[in-house]
Amino acid sequence: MEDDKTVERKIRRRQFLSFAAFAGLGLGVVGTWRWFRGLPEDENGLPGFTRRVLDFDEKLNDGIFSQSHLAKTFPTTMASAKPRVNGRYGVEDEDFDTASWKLRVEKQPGAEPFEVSIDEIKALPKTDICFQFKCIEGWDEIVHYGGVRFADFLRHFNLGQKDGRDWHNYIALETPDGGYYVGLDMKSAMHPQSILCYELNGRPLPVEHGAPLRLVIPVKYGVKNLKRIGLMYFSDDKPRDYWHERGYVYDAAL
Ligand SMILES: Nc1nc2c(c(=O)[nH]1)N[C@H]1C(S)=C(S)[C@@H](COP(=O)(O)O)O[C@H]1N2
Ligand SMILES: [Mo]
Repeated sequence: MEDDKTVERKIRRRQFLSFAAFAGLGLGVVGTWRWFRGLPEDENGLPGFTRRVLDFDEKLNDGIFSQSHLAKTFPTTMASAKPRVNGRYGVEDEDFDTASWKLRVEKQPGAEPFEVSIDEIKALPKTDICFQFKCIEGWDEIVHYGGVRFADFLRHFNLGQKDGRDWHNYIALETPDGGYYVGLDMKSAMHPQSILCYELNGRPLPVEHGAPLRLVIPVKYGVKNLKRIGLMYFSDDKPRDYWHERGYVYDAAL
């Protein structure tokens, strides 16, 4: 049997402990807030902590993202006959000569680019995709695009690997004038639904949608679906990305 004094001491000790825990919690909150406020901002003016959360989100996404996860597809009869046109960076020039266009590809970082013609691309197996296209501005629509799987293209031209074994981490695409540019993680580019696209609704891709060749990548938001590809290169570091430079999360994954 404990005597009264021992019991009282135990109660006081408990009260002290819960008070200390409560005070500690308060200090912790204030401290965290001060720490957060004091963090340096990144190149986009986002506080370092926010940037770190976004980066963590990206890592998480990398971890759970798999090639077997497919974007939902729809019957082509549901596709918009005249999809909306959005984003004109790097495609403003309406007189752009699609006939003399060639895709330039840097096989290894810093290498002299080689050229690929649209006929060489059209000679590869063709595939179609009808899916819900989503723009970060808050609209979406069902679109029907056709072209060659990005993965098939890379395999055909033996691209994307450093030494025939290890893959580069990223692929970069830019418009011919360099006015718009995106970086893509290799896994997303190699996704079976990612296509280098030259057709819309079974007809030649209209110039306002990125003729002669655009990217269609259903696992990403609209921003990554670069229109009028001019240059492709590979890198282990994140390539420059137009909207990431303006504060958007790099992945733009759905
Ligand atoms: N070259 C280029 N491609 C671009 C953009 C752009 O501004 N320039 N905008 C992107 C954005 S934000 C969207 S939503 C889609 C829209 O594609 P669409 O005009 O074919 O519907 O293009 C993407 N690709
Ligand atoms: Mo967009």
